[in-house]
Amino acid sequence: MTATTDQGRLAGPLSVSVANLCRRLQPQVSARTAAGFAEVLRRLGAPLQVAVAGRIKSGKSTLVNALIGRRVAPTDVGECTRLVTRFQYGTVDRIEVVFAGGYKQVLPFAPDGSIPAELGVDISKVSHIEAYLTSAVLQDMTVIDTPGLGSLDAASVSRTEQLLGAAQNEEGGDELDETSRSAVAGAEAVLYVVTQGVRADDQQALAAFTAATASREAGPVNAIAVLNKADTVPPESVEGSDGDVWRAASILAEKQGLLLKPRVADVLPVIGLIAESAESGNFTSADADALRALSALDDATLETMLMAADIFTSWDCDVPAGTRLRLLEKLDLYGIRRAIDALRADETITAGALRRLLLATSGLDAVRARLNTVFAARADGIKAAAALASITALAHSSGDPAERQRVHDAIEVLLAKPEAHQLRLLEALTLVVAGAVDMPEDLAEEVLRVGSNAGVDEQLGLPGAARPELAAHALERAGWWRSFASFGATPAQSRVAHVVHRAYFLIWQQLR
Ligand SMILES: Nc1nc2c(ncn2[C@@H]2O[C@H](COP(=O)(O)OP(=O)(O)O)[C@@H](O)[C@H]2O)c(=O)[nH]1
Ligand SMILES: [Mg+2]
Repeated sequence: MTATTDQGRLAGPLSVSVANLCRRLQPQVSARTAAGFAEVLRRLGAPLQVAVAGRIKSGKSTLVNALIGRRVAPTDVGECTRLVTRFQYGTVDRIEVVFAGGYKQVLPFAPDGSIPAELGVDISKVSHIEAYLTSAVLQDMTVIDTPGLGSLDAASVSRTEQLLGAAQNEEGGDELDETSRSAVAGAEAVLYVVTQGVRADDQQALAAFTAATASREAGPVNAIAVLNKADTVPPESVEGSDGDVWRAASILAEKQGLLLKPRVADVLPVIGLIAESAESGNFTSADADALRALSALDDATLETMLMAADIFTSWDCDVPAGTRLRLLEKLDLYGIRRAIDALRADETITAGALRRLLLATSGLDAVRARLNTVFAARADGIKAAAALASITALAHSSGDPAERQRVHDAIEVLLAKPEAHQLRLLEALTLVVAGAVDMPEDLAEEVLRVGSNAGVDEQLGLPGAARPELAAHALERAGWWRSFASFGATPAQSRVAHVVHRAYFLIWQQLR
């Protein structure tokens, strides 16, 4: 049976042309490769697959819950935090444990609506968990929660590495088992969660993220990063923060952006915990009442209590210690302080308004907006590029030189078409970012700018400039890159230069 992809659900014209290529080639390749193509087709029709990656305890699951708007991913402890979980859209809420052999078992939700922290199955035999949820966010993207690198438990590390494509098979082939392979191929974009201080191996982990059978690296096109736990950044440790926690986190995020560049498009500060509480309905009117009671305390008492978590819960005060602990778990000290500030500024503020204020404090809206511009707007290009990489990898591993050539030729034909230009630009960008093609730094910057911005003015590096100025600049740069392609460039640079020249030319045509 051949899988058909409903073209209406494909992300855009690039995905359509890659899907057509796949269908055309299917009858001309071996059964094994054809089966792989069927899988590529299926994936092309599915929402963008976004892996949430980062060290263990960086707050990945908390952030996933905030994005989905439901506390469904277990956080902190429990065996589930050691597994890969895919959250995808479904018309009925359902959790399935998928075993290494492909066998699936439906699981009941825990009483609080989350995935049970303990599964009651032999975890060493589990491949991953599939969670189908009615959450609207999941209609546009499938979110893949990973256990995280840097955990002490070797099995979780290897599960994550497999997902991120970092695991090298001992025998040298890419003979991952079926489920792992589809998981690897499933991640087309990455949301990278860092906390204070990006470490050298974070850079490495990010570099190791390869979507679609280990041939595409993460780059500014398909990766963004957040600096999570922004509430815990001590402002005194950051120059220029003026004692402000959020400003400190923003400065730090910008610095980390420079460090992680050009692997990610951006590093945004966020407070996942507050976002989760505000978005999941976990912040209740009882919490608002408790905060109201605390806001009535005198300044000196409150300042003392807010100095540290243990003082906050153990200090003698009318609000029960258990209630305070609950607040701490939902908002941490920073969120509690912000809520109290808001209550003191306006004591009539409702629980709903307080929740919205907390959401605004968390920075989640900016992360959502960025996910939209970086991922959703580019889903077509990202998915098509990932699919092409999978097709190439499948042909490569077939072991039949004639088949490999046939697939290669078909891809060349597709890429030569004018409408595939965006794909070639993504390809060129990836080559430059990954260092596969050496470019002087200023030129690499330019390729990055042209290839990874959405607006024409931003692509040209002249935000807000008038049309005639933009057009003139595009034409000038088109000419420059054409002559660079012909004179002075290495063959590899020349191929990139031709693509960049064409990009400028198309921009110029569009502006004329
Ligand atoms: N203060 C604070 N704590 C957070 C934040 N995000 C997550 N946490 C806490 O960090 C711990 C680990 O979070 P979890 O989401 O399980 O991390 P994961 O291992 O990366 O999935 C939990 O106790 C969370 O409550 C945050 O933004 N601020
Ligand atoms: Mg987790």
